[in-house]
Amino acid sequence: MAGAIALLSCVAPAQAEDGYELWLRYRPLSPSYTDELAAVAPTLMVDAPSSMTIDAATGELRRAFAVWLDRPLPIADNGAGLLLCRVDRPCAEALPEAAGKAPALPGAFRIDRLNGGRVIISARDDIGLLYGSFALLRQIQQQAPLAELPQADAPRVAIRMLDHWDNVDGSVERGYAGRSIFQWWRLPGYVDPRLTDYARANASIGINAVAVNNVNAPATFLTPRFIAKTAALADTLRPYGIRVFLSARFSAPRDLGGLATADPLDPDVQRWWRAKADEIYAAIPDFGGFLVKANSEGQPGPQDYGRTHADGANMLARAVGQRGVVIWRAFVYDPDPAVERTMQAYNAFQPLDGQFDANVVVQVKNGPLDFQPREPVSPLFGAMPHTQLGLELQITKEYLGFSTHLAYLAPLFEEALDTGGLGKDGRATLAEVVAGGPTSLIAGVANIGADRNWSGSHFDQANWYAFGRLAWNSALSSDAIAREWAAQTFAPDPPLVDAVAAMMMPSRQTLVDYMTPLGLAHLMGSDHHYGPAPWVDDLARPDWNPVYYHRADAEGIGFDRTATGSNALAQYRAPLAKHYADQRDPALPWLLWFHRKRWDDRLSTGRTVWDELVTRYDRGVAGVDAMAARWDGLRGQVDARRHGEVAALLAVQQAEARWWRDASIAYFQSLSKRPLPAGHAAPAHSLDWYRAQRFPEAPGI
Ligand code: GCW
Repeated sequence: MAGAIALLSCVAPAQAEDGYELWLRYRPLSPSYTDELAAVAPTLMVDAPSSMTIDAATGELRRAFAVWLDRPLPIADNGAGLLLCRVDRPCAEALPEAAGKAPALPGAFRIDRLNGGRVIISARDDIGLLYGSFALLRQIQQQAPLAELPQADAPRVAIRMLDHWDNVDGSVERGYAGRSIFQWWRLPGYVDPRLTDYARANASIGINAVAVNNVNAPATFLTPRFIAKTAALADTLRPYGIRVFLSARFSAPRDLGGLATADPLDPDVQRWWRAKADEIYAAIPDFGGFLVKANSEGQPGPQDYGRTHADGANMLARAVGQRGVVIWRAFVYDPDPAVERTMQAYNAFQPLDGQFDANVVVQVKNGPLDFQPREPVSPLFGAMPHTQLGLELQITKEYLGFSTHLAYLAPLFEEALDTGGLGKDGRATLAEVVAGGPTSLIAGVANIGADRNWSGSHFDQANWYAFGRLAWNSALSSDAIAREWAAQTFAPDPPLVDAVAAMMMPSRQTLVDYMTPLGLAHLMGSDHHYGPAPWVDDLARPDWNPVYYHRADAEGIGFDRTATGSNALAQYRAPLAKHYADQRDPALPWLLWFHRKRWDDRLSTGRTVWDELVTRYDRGVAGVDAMAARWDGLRGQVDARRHGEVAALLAVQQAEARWWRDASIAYFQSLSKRPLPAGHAAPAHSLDWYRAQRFPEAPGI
């Protein structure tokens, strides 16, 4: 019987996988690679004072090697095996000269292979040893030749942060992956073991900070009960080098403290916040600080009292003191919609440059509007040289098809990070503007929920992964990240990795093509942002309506943001303004963001604006079909469960890409009155049909 079972397990199809393990799967490797590995790592030796972080590192190494070697990896006091070495310990004598010398942000590490093959991971701090361990495991999971292991790596940005928009009741604003993983009600008594896996995943990609609650925050999160809950989370995340932040409601002194005001210049208010910060630090000694959305979309803030954003931020920063930072969001728009929407954050913040305390970071969304499939970068990155600016990206796909569309976001992140013409002399890239100091920050709005696969779809895990990797090192390429993710998530099989990367790399452009081609933006359904609704024109504020953004009429389409229009272009430094003002490739993707064009104007592609628009919608639909066909070709190479789940979502995306294309063309054609270019099919339904669709149950709010 035992023999029969053994035989069966040899021929059984690959184990059903549900995606829970993310990219930390540690599956058996090829026999020859395993032999090599067994030779370099017969044992694990640690020369570092004991700590929870060292335990996390050794635990992770032993977990993986136990699978690879098919036996436990013994911890040895000496010997020739794998070595974790803190550079202030005797082990450092064996290291190359350079080790531990270069000044760097915490977390830097080296992996060296000494003569005789011994692998040493060294770092100046425990978290560096943990990151080095994960880097080694990443290489091995990809079956990278052992000769390629040596590397030295260090983060470029100090605070690499996930912002969870999780609510007290367990719902997640703009969340498409189930309920909050934090399970507020059961904390602090019960901490879901899943949170340790969450911490492992974050540490494996260098994420070291987490804001655990929505920026639309009730003051509840600052009550003693919730401080105790947050402290339990912090205890769980701490071994993995992750600091916890809270989103703070600016009116908390009134809401909780019984004060008559939350005026940041009021001494009682200042005292209240100092006492609140002390109370939090007593419970969470390494508390990261506060994240604040103030005077934005109905949230309270210093302007309620005639004070500035700097007054508000500095007051909180002084309450926190040297112990942490205040991250103050620049996502604001004026209560008076007379000023063009994309210019408002700049107008509100640029004049405050130089007025923020040293422990304030002003967190700016990548674009001047709101996480659209494609935006130019925010002009603030070129306009506040005396302020520590942080970058906010959105990992959850609020405007990019939720978790039902496959869109790999690394190219979007990379496009923003690599944009030049910024900084004080107009010569820095966005990545350079945000990198460097002890409060440098890149934050991403998390796409994580209680779904078994964490992100709602297997491919959305790649967006969490890529965010972490790029926040650590913005010089990594999207393609390289896609490949290392695919090898770890599916299998280190080069043709499979090629095929998966070939699906991922064009996927964001494909989505731009079928949703918001040529620089269009904000055409999604009201509130939930699901599906196309370019016709909406009846919302209370003009700048909430899609028609405000595309401005299409019988004559043409697009928003004139040049000097003849709103002149938002003037908020950019000259080289970048010049780039965005161009109307040819490579600036064509922003054409209708900055320019108003007549339907028959001819573009550098040789087509008219109308024909180009239709061509791009169809290119988007074809791109999704190509992605689905490629995935279909991987049947049998990817475990059946994950293959089937991805295939099902791709079928949804195929249908919804057509819907986007058809509804958009039906609407714009009702204005342009132009025939479709030859070879392009008419929409499946009438414009009225598309306009009549309603989705009151759409998720995310
Ligand atoms: O993108 C918009 C979202 C809101 C969000 C807001 C913000 C948290 O639609 O849900 O609120 O941005 O970033 O503050």
